[in-house]
Amino acid sequence: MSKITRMLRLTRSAIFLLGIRIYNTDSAKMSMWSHLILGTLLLVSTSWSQPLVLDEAAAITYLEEYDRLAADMSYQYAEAAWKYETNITEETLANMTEWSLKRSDFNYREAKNASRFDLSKINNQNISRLLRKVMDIGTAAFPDTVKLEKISDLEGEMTSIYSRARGCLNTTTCLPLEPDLVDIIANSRNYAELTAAWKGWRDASGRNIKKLYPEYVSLLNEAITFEGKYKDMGDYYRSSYESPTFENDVKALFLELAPLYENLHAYVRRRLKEHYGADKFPSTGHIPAHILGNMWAQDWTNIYDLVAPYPDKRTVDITKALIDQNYTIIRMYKVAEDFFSSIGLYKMPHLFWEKSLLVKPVNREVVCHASAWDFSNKRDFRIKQCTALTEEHLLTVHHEMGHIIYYLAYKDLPYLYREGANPGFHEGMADIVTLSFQTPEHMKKIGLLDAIPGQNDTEGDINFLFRMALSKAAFLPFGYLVDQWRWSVFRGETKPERYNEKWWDLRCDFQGIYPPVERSNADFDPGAKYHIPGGTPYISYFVSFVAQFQWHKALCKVANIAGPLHRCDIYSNTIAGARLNDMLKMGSSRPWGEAMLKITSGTSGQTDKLSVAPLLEYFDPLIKWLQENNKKYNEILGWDKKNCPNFLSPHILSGSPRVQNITFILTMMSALFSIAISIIEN
Ligand code: D0W
Ligand code: ZN
Repeated sequence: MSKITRMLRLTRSAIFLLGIRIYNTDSAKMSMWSHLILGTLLLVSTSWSQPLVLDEAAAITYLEEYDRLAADMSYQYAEAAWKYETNITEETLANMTEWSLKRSDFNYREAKNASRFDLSKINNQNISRLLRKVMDIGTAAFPDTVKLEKISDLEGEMTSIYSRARGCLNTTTCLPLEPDLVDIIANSRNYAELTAAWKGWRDASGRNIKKLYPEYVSLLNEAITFEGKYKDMGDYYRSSYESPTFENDVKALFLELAPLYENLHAYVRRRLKEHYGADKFPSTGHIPAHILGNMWAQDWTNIYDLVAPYPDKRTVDITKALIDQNYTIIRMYKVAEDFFSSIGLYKMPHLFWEKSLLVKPVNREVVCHASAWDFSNKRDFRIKQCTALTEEHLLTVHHEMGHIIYYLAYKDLPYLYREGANPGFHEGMADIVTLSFQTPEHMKKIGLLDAIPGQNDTEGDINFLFRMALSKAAFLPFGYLVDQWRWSVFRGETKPERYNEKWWDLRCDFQGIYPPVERSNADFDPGAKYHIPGGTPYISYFVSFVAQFQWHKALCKVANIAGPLHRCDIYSNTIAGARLNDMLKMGSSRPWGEAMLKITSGTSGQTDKLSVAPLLEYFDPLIKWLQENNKKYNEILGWDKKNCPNFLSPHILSGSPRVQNITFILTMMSALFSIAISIIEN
């Protein structure tokens, strides 16, 4: 600290203490002038910390005005972000960053204004919850606007690199992720071709993002810790769950789900060995990460035909049905809209159809990663998706529209409550109809499937459940691990030199997969997954995959729909729709436990907590089947968690243990010297 600032601070404290003393004890005897001067000094020196007690009526007036301004600011920012994401250029990026700064500035000013209210004197819970939300502004509380601008710029830059990346299969063919590389990973059954697409994507995306990420992390941490409210950026992200035990809670849920995943993993591993040859599978028990039908091995539906339990039963091919029936992109959206309106929820407003971007433009770069947008003016809601005519995209259409239905359900709440009960609730809502939509009953109803497994057709039923497991159960460890990585980075436990090593530790450990080509800390594979460069938290998806089964069970129960959970379709059931809506329209006005209770109340799964029981109930017949099958083939469940094949260990990179010892001794000696010097100098 410089001498000047130290003096300034001392003077400020002196003024402050002196002022309080005189003001409190002698104010009656003071002349009007000294009264005025001291009063002004006091006000100036304390305005940043002392609440001016205002009453509830004033708070209500304040919040009404805030609501108007905040919704307007949100609209302006969303427009700028939309312009950027639907047309990536230097100008649109600069414009978005400008609005990001204006928004931070607005949030900063309003947090100051709201801090004038003394929360301990406000009895109305709603008012104090709203005021607390006005003041919870995250990184915007950091006064260094140059650094805030840098954060926004880095995020835009990283998203731009990710979205413009072309992965090269060889020296001449370089392709975008959507649709080309996604299609190769989904449909190719050629090991070498799959390897090329997998590696090409990571070289083009993650590797180029690597250099930007460390600065992004340290700036976010610097900004979020400024107020002293949060330990690091991960701590801030977790705070949306309003629970001090959140981290442990999700860990416990994950551990309860691990046996289901291990059974699925062992079975799929055995079947994939049949196709690709046992030599591709190391003795550690890991599966190559690029042969599971998805770029990140997070959803395995695309290899259903390779691993179906009863392959002789006709396999479902919704993508083929979409093509054969000449489906259009718009029709995919109409089908999703029809589902939501059939249960008494909402139709898309006219601006949705006017303003959404539903197909990939040919003449400009866009962020193809699908998203749903709330423009905070109660009328303008949009989807941005490079929609392709595939089953996967049809489900994503339902997912994004699910987000919009949530926006519509809470649109008349105060702006600050227009969020999910927690971020996992928004994701859960986005996915819940996929559980009904994918039932064979429903697929037949809308003409995408011509036959459904009958009452006694156990083989058909297992095939169906297994297919669901390839998307819903295969995802669980991935959904859990992405933020394990990110939290560790923000905590400072994982330093830039070991970013990729930590990533593969988690991927090998939790997913039981390994990289098909050598990786090292020169690569940055987390950066090849959208949500890392995009700065979007991921644990919400894990929470969603647990909660959506809880809700599905509750809705099927209140609507009295007979049969096993996995064959329940809530289509056209307005009782189920109304119960769901009861929860949605609460937005984030109450802690999420209350929203959970709202939807599950009066059913056997009634709770205000997350629970894996409904998910396990849903998959119960399959779990039994997998266990038996794995036993029959003497499959050993699991994999060696200490060993990650193909990751170039840092010990090899940084030299032998002997060299490391010498380095250690040298470091210690130089430290001792520094200490000695400082003792002598003093
Ligand atoms: C938003 N986020 C985009 C896109 C892409 C959903 C995604 C995960 C997953 C399987 C303005 C804004 C938010 C919504 C909001 C994101 C998708 C495909 C589906 C995980 C996997 C699955 C469900 C999820 C992945 C999304 N809006 N999914 O940003 O209001 O917060 O649009 O990224 O069935 O890894 O693919 O969640 O919609
Ligand atoms: Zn979503």
